[in-house]
Amino acid sequence: MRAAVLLLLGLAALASAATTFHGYRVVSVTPSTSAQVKLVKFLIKRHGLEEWTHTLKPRVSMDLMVPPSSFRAVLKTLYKHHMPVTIKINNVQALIDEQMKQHRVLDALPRSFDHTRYHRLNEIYSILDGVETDSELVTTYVAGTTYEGRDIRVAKVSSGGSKEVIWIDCGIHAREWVSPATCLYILDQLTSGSSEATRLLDSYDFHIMPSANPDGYEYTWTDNRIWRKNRVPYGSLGCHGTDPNRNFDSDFGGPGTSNSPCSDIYHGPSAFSEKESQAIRDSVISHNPKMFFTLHSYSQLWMTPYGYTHNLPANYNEQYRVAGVGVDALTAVHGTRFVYGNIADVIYMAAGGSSDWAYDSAGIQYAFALELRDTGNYGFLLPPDQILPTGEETFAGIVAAIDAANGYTAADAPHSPCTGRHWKATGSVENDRTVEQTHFTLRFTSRAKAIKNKPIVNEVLSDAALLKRYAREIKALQHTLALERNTDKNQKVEQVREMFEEQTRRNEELQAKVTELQTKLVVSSLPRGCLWNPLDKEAAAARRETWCAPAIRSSRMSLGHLLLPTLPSCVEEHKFVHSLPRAAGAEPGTAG
Ligand code: 0X9
Ligand code: ZN
Repeated sequence: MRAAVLLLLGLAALASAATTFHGYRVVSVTPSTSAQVKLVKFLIKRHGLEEWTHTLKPRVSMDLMVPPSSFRAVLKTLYKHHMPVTIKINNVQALIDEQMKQHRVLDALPRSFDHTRYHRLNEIYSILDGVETDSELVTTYVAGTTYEGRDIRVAKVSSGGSKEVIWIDCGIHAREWVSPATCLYILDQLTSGSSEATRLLDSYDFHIMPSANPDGYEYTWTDNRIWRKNRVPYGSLGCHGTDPNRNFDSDFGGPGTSNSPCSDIYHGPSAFSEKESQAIRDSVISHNPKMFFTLHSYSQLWMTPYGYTHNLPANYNEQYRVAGVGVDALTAVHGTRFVYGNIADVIYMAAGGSSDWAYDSAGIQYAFALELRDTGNYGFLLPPDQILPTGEETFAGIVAAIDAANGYTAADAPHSPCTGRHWKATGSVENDRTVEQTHFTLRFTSRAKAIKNKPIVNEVLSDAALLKRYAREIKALQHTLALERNTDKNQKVEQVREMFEEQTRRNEELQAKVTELQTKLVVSSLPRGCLWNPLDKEAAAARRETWCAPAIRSSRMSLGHLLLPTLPSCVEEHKFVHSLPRAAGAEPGTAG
C-alpha cells in the first residue's frame, strides 16, 4: 500500500514536471519571397518558435508551433507582410492529453503486438522479448547503450542461413512516435507466418531497430512530448541533446546543421560522438545490408540521397525508380500520397544524416529515409488509430521496393509468383468503343479494392454513365420526333448531340489516359516472376514461356495481367480479362 502511494506520488511528481503546451498552436506559413523567408526566420528566433517542419524557402509551407504568449504578435507581423497563415492544431496540449489518455498502465508488460496504441520503451522491449520467445525466426541483439544507460535493441528476423540483409531503423527522432510503432508493425508482419513473409524470408534477413533513440523517446513520455534529440547534456547553457541524424559522418557539420547544443539540429561535438549513431553505424557495417530504410515522421516523403548536397548520387535513377515503385504500392493501400526524390530537393539540405552515410560510406545502393504520415493535421501527435493503416501502407511500400530492387533478374525464382497467396483479385476491363456501350469496370475483392478507387477509373466510369444517358436521351427524342415534327425538340436533339459529342471526345481522352496509366504502371512496377520488363524483348519472351504461357495462350489476358500486379507480390489469384476493340479480322486469343 505504502509502495503504491509512493509510486503514485512519484508519477504525480513526474507528471507535474512535464513541459506542457496549453494553448500552443501549430500554424503553417508559406513565404513567397526571400524577404518573407527572412522575416519568418526572424520570428522563429525572436519568439523561440519550435519548428515542426524545417523547410524554410519560398513557396514551401512550414509548420511552426507558436506559444499563446506570442500568437498575436506573430500573426500580426505575418498578416502585415501579407503572409497567409493556416492554423493546423489549435491546442497542442489537448492532442497530447488525448494521446496520453489512450495509454493505460497495464498490469503486466505486453508480450505481443498491439497496434492500437503507442508503447513506452519497456513495453516495446517486452514485445521484442515476447516474439523472441515465441517465434523461431527472431533473435534480438543490443546494438549499443545510451548515455542514460538504455539498450538500443535490434530484432533480427531470419529463417536461417545467411541471406542478404534489409535494415530498418525507427525512432531516431524521439517525438516521431508513429515510426517505432511502424517498426513493430513490420516486425509483426514478418513473423506472422504469412506466405508473403515466408517469401521475403526465403531471400532476406531483416534487422529492425524499433527505437534508435531510447533516451529521447522516454523523455517524450515523461517530460516533453515534443522532444526530438537524444538527452546528452552539452555546454554551459544547460542544453541537452544532439540530433543523431546530424551526427553521421556525411559532410558532418555541413548545411542544415547547427553547432549550438541548444538547437534542435545540433550536430554534436564530432561525427559519431553519439551512442545512437554509433549503434546504427556498427550494426550496419557488421551486417552489410543490401537496403537501408530509416523511418521518420511526418510529411509523407520517400527520400533518396543526398541531404548534404543538391548533387545526385551516381545511381540516382535506380534509387528513384525503386522509390517510385515503393510509393505506388504504398499509395495503393489507403490512397496516402507520398512525394519522392532526393532529400535536398524534396525536403531541405541536411548534412550528417544516416541515409547519406549509408550510401556513401557503407556503400548501400538503396538508402532511403521515409517521412511517414501525416502532412500536419496531427503531425507528431498522430492519433493511435492511424498506427495500423500507417503500418500497412509502409510495409506494402517497403516490400514493393525490396522486390523492385531485385530488379528483373528473378527468372530463377523458385516458384511462379503468378500463384502467390495473399490477396485475391479478380477484374475485368471491357472496352467496346461503340458509342452506346462504353464500359470500364474493374472489380476486385479484398484489399486490392484500393485500385478500384483510383480516380482515373472512377472518372471513366462516370463519363461512361453520362454517355449512356445522352445516348438514351437522343434515342427517346428521335423517337418522339419521328412521331411529330417539332422545332423545339429538334433544337433539343441538337443540344444533346453536342453534349454527347463533347462527352465522347472527353471519354476518348480519358481512355487514352487509362492506357497511358496502364503502361506506366506496367513499366514502373514489375515484381518478380510472372511480370517482365516489356522493353526487354528477350526476357519478356522467356518469362512468358516460363510462368504465364498457359494463361496467356488461353485468353486475351496480357495487358490486364500486367496491370493487376501493381500490388506486387500480393495478388493471390487473378483472373483478368481485357478486351480491347478488336482490329478487323483479328482472332480472339492472340493478344500478348
Ligand atoms: O531533418 C531530418 O533529420 C529528417 N526530417 S525530420 O522532420 N523527421 O526531422 C529528414 C532526414 C533526411 N535525411 C538526411 N538529411 N540525410
Ligand atoms: Zn525525423
